[in-house]
Amino acid sequence: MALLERVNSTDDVSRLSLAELHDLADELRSEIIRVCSLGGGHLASSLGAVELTVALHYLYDTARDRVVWDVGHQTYGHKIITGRKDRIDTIRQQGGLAGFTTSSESPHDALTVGHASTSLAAAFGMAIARDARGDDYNVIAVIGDGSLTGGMALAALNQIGHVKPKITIVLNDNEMSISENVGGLNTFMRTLQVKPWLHKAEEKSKKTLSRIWEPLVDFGSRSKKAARRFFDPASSNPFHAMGVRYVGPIDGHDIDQLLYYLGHVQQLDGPTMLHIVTKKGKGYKIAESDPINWHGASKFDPDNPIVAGKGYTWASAFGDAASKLTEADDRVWVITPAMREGSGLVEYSKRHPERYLDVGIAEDVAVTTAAGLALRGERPIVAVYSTFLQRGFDQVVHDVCIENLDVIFAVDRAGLVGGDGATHQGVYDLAYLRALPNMSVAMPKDATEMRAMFKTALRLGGPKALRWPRGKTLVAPEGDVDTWPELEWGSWEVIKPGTRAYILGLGPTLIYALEAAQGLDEVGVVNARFVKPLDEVMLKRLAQQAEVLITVEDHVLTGGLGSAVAEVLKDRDLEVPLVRLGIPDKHVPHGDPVAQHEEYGFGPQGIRDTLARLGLAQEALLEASD
Ligand code: HTL
Ligand code: MG
Repeated sequence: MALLERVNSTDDVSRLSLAELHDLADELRSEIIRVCSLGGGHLASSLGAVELTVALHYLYDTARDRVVWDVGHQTYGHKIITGRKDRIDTIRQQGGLAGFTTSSESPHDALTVGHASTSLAAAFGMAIARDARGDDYNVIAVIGDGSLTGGMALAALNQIGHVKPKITIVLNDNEMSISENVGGLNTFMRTLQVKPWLHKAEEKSKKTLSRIWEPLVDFGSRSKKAARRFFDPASSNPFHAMGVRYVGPIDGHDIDQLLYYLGHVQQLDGPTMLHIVTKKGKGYKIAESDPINWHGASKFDPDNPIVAGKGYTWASAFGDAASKLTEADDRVWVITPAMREGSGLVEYSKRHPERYLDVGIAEDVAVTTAAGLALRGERPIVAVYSTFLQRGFDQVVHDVCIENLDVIFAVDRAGLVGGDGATHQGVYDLAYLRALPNMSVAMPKDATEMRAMFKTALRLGGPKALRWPRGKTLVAPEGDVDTWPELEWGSWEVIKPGTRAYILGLGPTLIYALEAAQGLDEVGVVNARFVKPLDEVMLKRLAQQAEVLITVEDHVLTGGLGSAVAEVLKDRDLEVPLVRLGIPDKHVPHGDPVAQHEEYGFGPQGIRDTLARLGLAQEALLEASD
């Protein structure tokens, strides 16, 4: 790591020779592999962006110029170069560096990100702010082909092409989102070919810069046509048609070319898109050949790099349930906004290709497509992470709930998610879904209850959201849909009877509640699986019977289960004291979710401490179980 030892800033990069830049790329690559092997992370995307990272830091002063990385998951190299190499081993861990660019972490991180497709609008805002103040820094957006499928990115491009501020847009095209990229624009991009000989011809050309960048460059007959397409003045290029100059595609792993074209683009006015073609996982064979599994790697042994199995997860339970539901009812569809793997739908997509849709990174489109299907009598399930459903919120209200349509939301990653941190926490959905007329929100305690909820939800119709956390669950018993039990919609379930107190838990916090209440006969535990509608009959009974109720949720306290319970108690004049445990009013960063649950007082120990404080338990849990 001879060069990396010396590189502590972008200035250090711009002092390197071309040969050294190549070596720096090699060193960065090894470092990224080493870091991801230790604690996991977004390996394949960061590897694919190594040369681009080196070129950008050679050309730009990233503390002053604004380089806006979309999603920010490809920036491990950027973090290493910009003074964070000593802490890079802590990435995605409690107290460590964030896995995405985060402006509070470094002046080199222009935008705090994690969700896709925001870079172009943010860069546009920065560029017009710069122009309004007469400043002269550069604004560069780096966006992946997957992120370009998001409506936000396309709408921003439309605006950029209209106002035409000076922005460089680097389209980092590796033909992949997390899974294979989708969409008409993606198909169009596949028709464009990298032409290395064009670069050579251009270098040899004696023309001056401005004339070289005239749209119709005269390189001789063979190159002329290709060059015309390369600089694409023709309106057949969709980017150009939107008002953004298009250049490319070029080889995004060729530092010389990157420097050459980025350097030229920098001197042009208005917005220019430089299309670079890269390989996801570049330079690490196993990741190159399986970029899907190495997109977000768990820690691995570099000498024997295999993808660790994730066990039977909630997502697998959903995928299995969805297959069975589709087999039983051909009106069932599953729609994913670019999250086939994470949502447990790999098998489903193969078994039911005619009922499966990946709409790209476009949660809004997923929701309203489901509305369209439902309006025609189909029974769509939108499989979406809690955090990403935020992008489809208006569509849930406007297109699904007002019409009271038969759409089921299969909301995964509900709760704190771990390494992805603040941008990806699934801790707001109870609040934002519960507020909507016609919507129901429920959280099963296990895969069997998940099936019962799906079966009942399909029979009842209407907008219904079922949510579950990241991580493992137990396999549900074998059996087709007709063998699955149903359940009374809106009913809670007493899991452990009590007398003086009841803990109302939800999903994974039920286990915590049971652990905390172990050996305490006076403390009962209720599976408060429906947050809307609440089981008001049971709540009333509990309120009259117990001295105190305690809600426990892996969700923000504002608007979650505890809030819902408090509203009913107040509205029904039930005067039992209520203690609400959950996430306080703050953005929770990356870390170990189990440790964070304890930190916020709703892990088993925290609940036990609350019981002790209320005089319901003698001793703390850890002492008790020692
Ligand atoms: N939906 C939204 C709004 N944001 C994110 N981040 C996702 C889903 C999940 N996601 C990622 S990375 C990624 C997705 C879909 C693929 C991005 O593809 P792109 O980059 O081509 O832009 P590449 O991976 O380097 O090929 C994360 O959550 C990290
Ligand atoms: Mg991509």
